[in-house]
Amino acid sequence: MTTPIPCPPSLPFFGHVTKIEKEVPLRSFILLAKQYGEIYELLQFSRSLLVVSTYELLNDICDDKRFVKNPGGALEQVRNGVGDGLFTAKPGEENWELAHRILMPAFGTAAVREMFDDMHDIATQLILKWERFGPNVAVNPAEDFTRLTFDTIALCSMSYRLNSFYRETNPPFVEAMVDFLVESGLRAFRPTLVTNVMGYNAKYEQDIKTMADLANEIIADRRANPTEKNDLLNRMLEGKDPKTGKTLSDENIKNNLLTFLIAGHETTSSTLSFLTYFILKKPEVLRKLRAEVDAVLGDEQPQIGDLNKLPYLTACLRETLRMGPAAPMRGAQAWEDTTIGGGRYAVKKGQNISILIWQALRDPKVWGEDAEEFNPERMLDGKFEALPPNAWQPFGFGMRACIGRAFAWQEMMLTAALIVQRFDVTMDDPSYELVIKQTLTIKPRDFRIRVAPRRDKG
Ligand code: MNH
Repeated sequence: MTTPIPCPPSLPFFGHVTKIEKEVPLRSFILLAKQYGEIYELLQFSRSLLVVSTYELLNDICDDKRFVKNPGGALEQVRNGVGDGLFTAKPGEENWELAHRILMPAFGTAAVREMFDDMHDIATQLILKWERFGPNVAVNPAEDFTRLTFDTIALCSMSYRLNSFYRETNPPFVEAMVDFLVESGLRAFRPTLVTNVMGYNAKYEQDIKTMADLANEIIADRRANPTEKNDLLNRMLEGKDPKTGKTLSDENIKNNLLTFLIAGHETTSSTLSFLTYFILKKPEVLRKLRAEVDAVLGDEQPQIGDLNKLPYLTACLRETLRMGPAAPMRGAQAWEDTTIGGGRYAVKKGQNISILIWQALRDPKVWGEDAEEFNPERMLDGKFEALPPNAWQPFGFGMRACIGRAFAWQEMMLTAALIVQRFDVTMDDPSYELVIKQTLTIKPRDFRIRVAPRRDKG
């Protein structure tokens, strides 16, 4: 027997959209989960959405045979700019299959190791900048991490230098992308009619054009000046699908180029910001981290082989992604009528489901009563490997899981190791407590740090 799914009181026409705050929608979803429990139904205008937030239900939905990714909500709007790129492609779209097969090798472990020098090049720019600051300047880490991740993905995947560290303000392209992502997020909770009459469209269309223009320029430039380098861009331009022999269309290449610039920077930058916050809140964690980094790196430049000798840093990153998953929700859909929760809840074919990853990663049934504590120890000494299936899932699931995981991991390990090796980092305001800022991803809001070259190293 199935149990009815709770549905909070709602308004006619709007449904629950007025109950979801605009500033940080995530906060509303978390609050409702605390009020209504493991599953609840929301109405976005006339559309029904099931929100699940426990490990048990998440694990049920991690089943390729019964469920598939559903790029709904904000992602549906992001399609306005990047169409059938990998991230926003709908189930069954052929271009996803083609691009997935052609591009997977570009982000495999071997290919990512090849990118180490380019990653190190950009990370060094951040280090140089911070060395010049001294302890009296309040640094917004999210801004510099965004410079880092944006420049890194552009250099590694298309050999294109954005040079963000040499600019005070964002390049117009980045401004357009940020505004596009924010507006896409808002559109998911706004009636189309309001969007049309309030004049939001012209700016949105302009931002989309600014993004497409740069992508097309990068593509044209590469066609005019071919290189030997087997980077992502070359694979997109020349790669043939091993299964069908087909190549990617120009439109799909543009969509994926933009997809990589979007998906490849915000998430990684957010995670580095969260990492900074969590370790600064726990002095004993920082002490252990420093001891590990000093033992492995000393005063030397990190080498690719050093990165897997840092188990404590690895644990800190894993725990950071548990407590601050940059992508805190993801969408799914059932192929056919089915049930979840050991038959407790009926789910109809095509029903929109949103998995509240943020909450599932705090499920006390998996993480214990101290689930709200940042504690890297829980990811050490085989405990991470012994977690139940799908319990730690900040990179998504199955075929549609993150393609950039190895890339992001290497970039984050390298950057964090360099920072710990070189700097005394402190919070600008030691009483700062985490407040979330939400765009397409989440990050700490108004978080400032101070950075000074390590005193103990003279
Ligand atoms: Mn990434 C998909 C999280 C870094 C490119 N990424 C996903 C998904 C999650 C995710 C979650 C699945 C979303 C969904 O189910 O709707 N990604 C992350 C996190 C980081 C990250 C937490 C960093 C930390 N991602 C990166 C980087 C790149 C990248 C870096 C590019 C180099 N991610 C993607 C792409 C997809 C994706 C592309 C879509 C894959 C697909 O559906 O085929």
